[in-house]
Amino acid sequence: MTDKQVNKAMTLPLPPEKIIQDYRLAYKSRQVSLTGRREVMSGKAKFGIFGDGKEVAQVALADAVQKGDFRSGYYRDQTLMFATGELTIPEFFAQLYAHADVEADPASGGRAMNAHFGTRSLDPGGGWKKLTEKFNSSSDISPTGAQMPRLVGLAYASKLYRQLEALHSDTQFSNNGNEIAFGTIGNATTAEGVFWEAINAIGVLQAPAVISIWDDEYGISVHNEHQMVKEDISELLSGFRRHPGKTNGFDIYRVRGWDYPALVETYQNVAETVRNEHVPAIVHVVELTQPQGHSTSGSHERYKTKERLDWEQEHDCLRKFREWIISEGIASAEEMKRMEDEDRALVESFRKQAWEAYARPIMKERKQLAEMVDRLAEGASHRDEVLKLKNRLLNNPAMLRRDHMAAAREILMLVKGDLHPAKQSLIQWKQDQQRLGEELYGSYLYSQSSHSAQNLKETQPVYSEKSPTVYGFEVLNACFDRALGRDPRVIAFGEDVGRLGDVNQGFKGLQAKYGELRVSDTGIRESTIIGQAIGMALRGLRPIAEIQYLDYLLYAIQIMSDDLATLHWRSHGGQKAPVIVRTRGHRLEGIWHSGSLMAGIIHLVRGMHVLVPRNMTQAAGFYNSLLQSDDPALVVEVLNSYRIHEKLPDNVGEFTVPLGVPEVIRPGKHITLVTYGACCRICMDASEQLSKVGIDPEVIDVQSLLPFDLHSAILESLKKTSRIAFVDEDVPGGTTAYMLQEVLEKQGGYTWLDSAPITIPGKPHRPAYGSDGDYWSKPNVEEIFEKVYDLMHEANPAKYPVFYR
Ligand SMILES: Cc1ncc(C[n+]2csc(CCOP(=O)(O)OP(=O)(O)O)c2C)c(N)n1
Repeated sequence: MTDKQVNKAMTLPLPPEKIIQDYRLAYKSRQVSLTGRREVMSGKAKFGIFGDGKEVAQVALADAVQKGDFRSGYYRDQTLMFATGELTIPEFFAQLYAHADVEADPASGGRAMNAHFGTRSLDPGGGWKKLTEKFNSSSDISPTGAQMPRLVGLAYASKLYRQLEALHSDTQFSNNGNEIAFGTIGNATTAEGVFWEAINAIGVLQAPAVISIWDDEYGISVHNEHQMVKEDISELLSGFRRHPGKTNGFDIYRVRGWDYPALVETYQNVAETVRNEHVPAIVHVVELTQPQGHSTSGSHERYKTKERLDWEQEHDCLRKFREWIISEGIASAEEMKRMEDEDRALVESFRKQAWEAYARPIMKERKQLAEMVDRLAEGASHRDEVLKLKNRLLNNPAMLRRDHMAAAREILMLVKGDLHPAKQSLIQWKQDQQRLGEELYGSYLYSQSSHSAQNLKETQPVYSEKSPTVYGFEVLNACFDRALGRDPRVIAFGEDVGRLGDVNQGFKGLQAKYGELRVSDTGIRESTIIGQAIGMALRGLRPIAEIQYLDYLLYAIQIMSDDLATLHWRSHGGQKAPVIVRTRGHRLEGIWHSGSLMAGIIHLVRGMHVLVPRNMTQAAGFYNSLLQSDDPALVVEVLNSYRIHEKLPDNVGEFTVPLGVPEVIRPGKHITLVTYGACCRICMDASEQLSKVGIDPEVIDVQSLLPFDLHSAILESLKKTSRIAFVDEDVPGGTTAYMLQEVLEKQGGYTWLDSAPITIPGKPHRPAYGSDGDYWSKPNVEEIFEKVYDLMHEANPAKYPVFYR
C-alpha cells in the first residue's frame, strides 16, 4: 500500500479488501435476482421473489453477525444469507426450482417457495448440532410479520442463557448469552398487529434483538401513506426509545439503505451495544428500492410514478456503492467492471449447475419409464397409442414427476386387458414413485428421532398406602415442581403464571422456589407467548407456554398453525421446537369461557400433538411424556377438575401417559361411547342411567386427539358392541366427525356396525352463559341417554320401548 492508500484505509469503515468483498457479494446477489426472474419468466420456475435493492444494507448487517447468532426474517434476505455463508447460490436456485432434495435445498428440501431461508439445526438423526459454531436462521414463513413472535423467544433465550447460572455450562446453544437475534421486516408489514405485539414484548423483556426494517415505501403496490400514521415507522416507534438509566426500551437508528459507510458504522455500533448490554435495537433502513418490483407476479411500473422509478434508479444501492468505491479510490471503474464480468459468469455457472442437478434425477426416472414402456409396447394391444404417450412425455419440457405418474396411469389403462410381464414392472415402478413422492413431500411432519413421543415407553403411576389424596391442581403442581427441579432448561411462562402460579395454581409457589426467570409472568399477548416459546425451543430450551383459556388460543392459533406446527415438516427435519402449550377449557360457563373449539384447532395444527386429559393425573403423565420427547404439543386441561380430588402418584415426576392410546374407562357390551375431556364424566353418568334400563355402554376416553388411537383400540371395542356414538362439546361436524372418520374409515370400523354410527356434539352456536345455557348448548346426561336409547330402540323396539316422548 502507498502512504495515500494507508491514510485512505484509516478513514474507511472496513479494510479495502473487505469492502470489495462486500461489493462483490452484493453484486452477485443482484445477479441472482436478475437471473432468477428470467428463470421464472422462461417457465423453469413457478414463482420468484428476490432481495434486489436491499443488498448493501445486508452486507453491512452481515459484517456485525457472529457465530451463534440467529436470524428471524423474511424473503428479502438473500444477501444476508449469502454473506453469512449459510446459503450458497446453487442452493438459492435449487429452492427456486423446488428441488426436492435436502442436499440441494437445505432450508426446506424443495417444500418452501423460493427465498424462504433456514439453516439446519439438527443432524440427520434429529439431534441438535452445536448451534454456537455457526450462524443460524430460523425457517422462514410467508405470512407477513409472522417472523416477529419467534424473534421474541430467539432474543430472550440469550438473556436466560446469560442470567441462569445452571445453563452456563451449556455451550451447544449459547456462550453466556452473547448471541443476538436479528429480525428483518418490510416497512409495510409493520402495519400488522403482531409486529407491535412483538416490539412491545421485546422491549419489556429487554431481549437482545436487532430489528431491521427494510423501507422501500411500498408494500406490493400500497404506499406508506396507507400503511402507517405519518408514513414513518421510526417516528412512530420513537415512544419505544429507551432513556438509559431512566427507562427501558430500544435504541432506534435511522440510516439510508444506499450509504455503505453509514450502514457499516450503524450495524457495528448497534451490535456491540446489543450484545454487551442486552438492550434491543431497531434500525430503520430508509431510501431502499425494489428494482424488479415486488415479485415475478407483477410489474411495479403499474403503480409507481415515473418520478419514483427514476429516483429508484438513481438511488439504487449497488450503483451508489459502486460510485463510492470508485470515488474513494478503492478500485477503478475498469477493475470493477472486470470483477463484475467474472461474478456474472460465476452466477450463471451456478444457475446452470443447480438446474442440471434438479433435472438429472427426473430425467433419469423419465428414461427408466420410457424404457419400461418400450418393453411394454412390444406386443401391446394399443402399441401405437402407448408409444405416442411415451413420446409425448419425452418431449415434455416441464421437469415434473407428476407427468410421469399421469403417463404411467394412462398407459396402464391402455394395456389393462393385456397379459404382459412388463406390465407388472410398470405397476411396481408407479407404486415406488408414489412412495418416493410421499417421502419427498410428506416426511417429518412429526419427529422421526429416537425422542419421538410416539416411541416413548410407558411408565405407570405408582401408588402406595402413603399416597395422599389431593386436589387436581396439586397433582399438576407437584409434576411441574419435579420438572423444574430436574431440568434447568424447563421454563414456564404466561399470563398470571409467575407470581400467582397461574389462575388455577398449577405453578403455585414455584416462582418463589425457582426464580423469576424460570416461572414468569407475561403481558396479555397470546401470539407472542407462543412465539416466545418457539424461539426459546429453537435454542434448546424447554418452554411450557401457557394460554390462559382455550377460548383465547385463537389469538395464537395463527402462529401455532403457520409456524410451530409446520416447522419440522417445512424444514425437512432441519429444525424442531419442542414447545408445550398448556391451556384449559371445557365446561366453564359463558360464550368465551367454555369453548371447545377442538376441530378448529386439530385441523390447523397438524404437526403438533393435541392432548385432552380428563383429569390432572392424566395431564401430569402427558407433561412427563412430552418433556422427554421432541415434538410440540398442546395440552388442554379440564377446567372443572382442578378442585376435584385425585390420588397423588408417588412417582409424579416420572410416570408417563403414552400418546395415541385411548383408555376404556367403563367396560360394557352394548354400545361404544367415544369421548374425551370433560365429556368423560358426562358419558359415565349417562352410562349409569342407561345401565338402569338394561343398556351397558363401554366408555372410551380418547385422551389424545393427535395422534389418535394408534393401535385401533376403539375398533376392538366396536367389534364387541357393534354400535358406536361419538360425544364431545364441539360443534356438529367438528371433532366428533373427525373421530368418526378415524374409526370408521381409517380403522375400517364400518364393517362391524349393526346400527348407524351417531355423533352427539354441542350445538352450532357458542355456549350460552349459566348452567341452563350450558345445558342447552352442550351434550348433557339426558341427551346422551336418549340418543343412545333411541339407537337401541331402533335395533330392538320390543326390548327398548320409548318412554320419554
Ligand atoms: C399475512 C399476509 N398478508 C398478505 C400477504 C401478501 N403479501 C406478501 S408480501 C406483501 C407486502 C409486504 O410489503 P413489505 O412489508 O413492505 O415488504 P417488501 O415485500 O416490500 O420487502 C404482501 C401484502 C402475506 N404474505 N401475508
